Amino acid sequence: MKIFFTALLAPILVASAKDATSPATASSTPASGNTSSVKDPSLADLVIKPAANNPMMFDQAELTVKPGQKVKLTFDNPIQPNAPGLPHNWVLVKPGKEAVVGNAALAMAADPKAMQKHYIPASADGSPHADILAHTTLSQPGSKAEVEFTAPAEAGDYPYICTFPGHFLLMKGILHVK
Ligand SMILES: [Cu+2]
Repeated sequence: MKIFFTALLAPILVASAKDATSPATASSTPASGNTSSVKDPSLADLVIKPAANNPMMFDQAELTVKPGQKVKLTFDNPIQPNAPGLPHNWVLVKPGKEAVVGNAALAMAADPKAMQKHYIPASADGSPHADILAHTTLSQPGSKAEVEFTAPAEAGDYPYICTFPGHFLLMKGILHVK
């Protein structure tokens, strides 16, 4: 019984363990339930999911925050009945840079550590990618990934994409800062 149980759950456990132990999670908060019971009115508390009718799209193609506002974004990736789950992330980029960042993530497919790096591309010298403003870690099916960041001070339309390979052409949206 124990062996059966282990065999069944091993791939899932490995995936979550990778998620939990990766050093690249510094910019996101640990997955947690409702830790913020007190509502902060200055905080934009956003939740985004895969679209119900197309799991390779976000359920919201537009989000809006104020310039310089504190933002908490949660990517909620629930297990869908009768559908294979996919890992996703949420990556906010500078205007016009979605293809640059999306293609850099695609190029990571050859990197055996790409999953551990959450498909978040870095600069050539290993420092954070200059075109990425904020990002979650990869959210495996049945898990949530959170990131807290300060919205750009400059009003504008900032693209967000999922950089899991093959997703960014469809899985994208615009964060309006206004
Ligand atoms: Cu995705």
